[in-house]
Amino acid sequence: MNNYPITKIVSEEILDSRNNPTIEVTVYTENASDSFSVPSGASTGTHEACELRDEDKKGVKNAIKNINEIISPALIGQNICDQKNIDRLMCELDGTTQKTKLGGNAIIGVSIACAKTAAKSNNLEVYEYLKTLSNIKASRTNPLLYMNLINGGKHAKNDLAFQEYHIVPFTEDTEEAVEIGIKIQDSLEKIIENELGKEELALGDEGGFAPHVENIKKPLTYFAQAIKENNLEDKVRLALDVAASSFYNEEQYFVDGKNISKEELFDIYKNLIQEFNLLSIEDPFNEEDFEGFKMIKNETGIYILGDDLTVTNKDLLQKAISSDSINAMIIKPNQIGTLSETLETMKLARDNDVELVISHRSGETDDDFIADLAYAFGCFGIKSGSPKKSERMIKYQRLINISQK
Ligand code: 2PG
Ligand code: MG
Repeated sequence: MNNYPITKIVSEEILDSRNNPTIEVTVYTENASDSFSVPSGASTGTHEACELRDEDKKGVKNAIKNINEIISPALIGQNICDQKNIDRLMCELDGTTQKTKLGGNAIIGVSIACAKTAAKSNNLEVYEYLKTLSNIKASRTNPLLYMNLINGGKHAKNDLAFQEYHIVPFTEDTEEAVEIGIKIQDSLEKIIENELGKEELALGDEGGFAPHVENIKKPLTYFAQAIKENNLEDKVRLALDVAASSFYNEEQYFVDGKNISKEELFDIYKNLIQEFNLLSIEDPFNEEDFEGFKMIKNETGIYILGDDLTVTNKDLLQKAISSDSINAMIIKPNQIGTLSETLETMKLARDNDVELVISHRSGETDDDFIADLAYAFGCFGIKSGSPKKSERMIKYQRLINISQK
């Protein structure tokens, strides 16, 4: 890799898919430039890197100011191909554990924009360049697509406790996987319209339908019907991101209009796993409940993913590994705040046979970096919502393009 000094960093405010302000960062060397635009979560884990917002709790002017006045002067002249050095410098400038001083959103914006520009400076595809940064054990060639086709929780205005209902087409062919997703969503549209009426076809944040259904099981029965209508029983599995912390309070979980205990919630999971042959459940219990994760993983044998539990953080992952809590995890670079730390967490996971699912955020941008990240390291899966929304489809499209190269 050659030495290309960073010559300029420009950041500006853009709007994310929820119309909230976010940051776009462009990094320059003398022969290339590229940008990254930062996504934003709604059901964020307590231990995530800080998303720095202005006094009005919305704007990102302070974060942009930190890039222009603190980060940029320190990085200009540094070698763009030394990702570890770039990220270390930013962490030192920040000096806090959750990146509260400069903002995780400011730091991740610069971190990933540097990696994309480094790839271009070296005439490499982003995924090719990423492979040079770490040696992470691959699981597959093309990641499985986790497509969120029914939205609840904090991503929708219905009363559904569970946040995400995924279909996972089981194929190595990404184009075929997307086609399956579109077919199932078309069938779901008819099923929901027939059963609940046209007014129930509104979409949630991640582009899945967000109907007012009678209980948490109903979306899975819609899925089963849609899969059957398309004769895809052998090709599609179902998965959930429950995001349980979002309906947890004082040892109780609020599901279908009433408070239930952890044991009752576990019984619900056991029944759903049996009836719908679920592939995986993400965040089945509150984000501090490492024991609960272990129990469901070991008793059911399905993939149990940590997201709010682990927040792409190496120390929390180590805790989850030591307590035998998970066999798979979500990776979101903005949860930890630098690309180098993201790769360290991914490596630790794979060294311990924990599967990786790279994930978008519910507030997204048109950036497709996560597709390259998932492909570069042969990750088990990628979740990027429904193909009905362009900021989600862009990531799937990038994977299709990569796989056809
Ligand atoms: C999740 C994500 C993405 P958010 O919980 O996995 O689907 O949601 O970005 O709101 O944290
Ligand atoms: Mg999640």
